[in-house]
Amino acid sequence: MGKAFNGRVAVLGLGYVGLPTAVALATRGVDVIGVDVNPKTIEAVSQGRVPFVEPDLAVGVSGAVALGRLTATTETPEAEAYIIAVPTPFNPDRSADLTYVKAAAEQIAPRIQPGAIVILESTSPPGTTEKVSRWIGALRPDLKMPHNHDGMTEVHVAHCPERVLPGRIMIEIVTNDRVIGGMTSRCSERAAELYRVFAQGEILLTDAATAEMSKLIENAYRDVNIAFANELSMICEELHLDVWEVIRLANRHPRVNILSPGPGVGGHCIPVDPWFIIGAAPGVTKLLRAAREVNDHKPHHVANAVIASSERFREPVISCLGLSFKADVDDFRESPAIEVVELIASARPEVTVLISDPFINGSIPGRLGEMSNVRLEPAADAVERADIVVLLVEHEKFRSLRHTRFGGKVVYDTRGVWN
Ligand code: SAJ
Repeated sequence: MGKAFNGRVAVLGLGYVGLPTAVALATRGVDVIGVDVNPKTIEAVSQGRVPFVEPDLAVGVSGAVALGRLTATTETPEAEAYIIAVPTPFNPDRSADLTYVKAAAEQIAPRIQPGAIVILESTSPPGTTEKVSRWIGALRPDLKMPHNHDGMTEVHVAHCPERVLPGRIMIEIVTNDRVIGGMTSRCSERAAELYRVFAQGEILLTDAATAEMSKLIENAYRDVNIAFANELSMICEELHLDVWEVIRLANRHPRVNILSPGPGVGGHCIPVDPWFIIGAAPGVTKLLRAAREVNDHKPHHVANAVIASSERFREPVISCLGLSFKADVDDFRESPAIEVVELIASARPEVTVLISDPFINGSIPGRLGEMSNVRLEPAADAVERADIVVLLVEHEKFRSLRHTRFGGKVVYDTRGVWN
């Protein structure tokens, strides 16, 4: 057991990673200041509310705020440790957009004092942790930064990639092993002090570039494996075989564990992160690129199949169940389900497309709200009225519909839960 962390922590970015991390620290007695550019997020957190749905997070935030351990502001404060947990999306050419990371580093720079720790949690392409050090150093030539001082640096910069699974964040944030890659071994050690406050999993120390790569390959590994399952689903469709049965049987082999096909791969991690590796080594990443192509193609494949079968009906009603990027989360960003509905509704503007998702709270997400042939309905009504039922997300609420009598309706279960 190393030294314990002592001091205030500023968490930049109060999203799916930053807010749970802030709560994990604050509920263990650390004073945490959450920083976000969105005033609505600051208002919600300051009142002890959570701006999105994640099991057990709401109770953590309200408790930490009530105890006075967690506050929220738009201004980056002076702190002993900074955690950067901002988005790293990609540009239209799929190169990493590091605007938010750079902005965070530049907000930290004027406030940071010698002895402080800076941790990059955002999933980032190789070399980003060093860039953070350089961006801070450029604005603070008075500080000894680790990118140009090997020995006794004054600021400790490390990458500690987040690995939590939406839907299980509050559990995994505590139980997962953590990889910490410092710019120097002293940086790793200082960063580890902070994670020892709440992490029950093992803390594994390495260098920054190795930590960056290990995080990226975790998601690329999953992408390739889902692509394998998605390709199998298309092969089995062509050969008139039940892919779920084929996979179930193959998985009885002791060394085979095939994942589940679906309508595509969504979220802001798995479809993005492989591109950071491809961008860094374009000549030798054929497999990663192919996996991305298979997974990106899958929503088109599903939509085309639905459109083709709708041609059998004179005035078909198509009901699509589930819109979020995966089951039992209220996150609609980068959702293959939404893409499928958009493709169907725009290919057949004269056809009514009913959509249903228990996690929609208010307006219909994405472009769907502007499509005149798309309407939100409760699931039971949508199924009742449908000629074609398409299950896109296996929300718990939809699983029980397997007992529904679908008599006469065409059913596309892209998740294999009604079989
Ligand atoms: N999916 C399938 N079939 C499967 C598994 C997933 O089609 O068998 C689809 C989902 O429906 C969803 C997408 O893949 O559209 C991604 O879902 P996910 O549950 O695999 O992953 P995320 O994006 O919620 O979280 C991932 C996790 N990474 C890994 O499991 C390697 C999480 O641990 C990371 O912290 C997170 O990315 C991140 O932030 O990087």
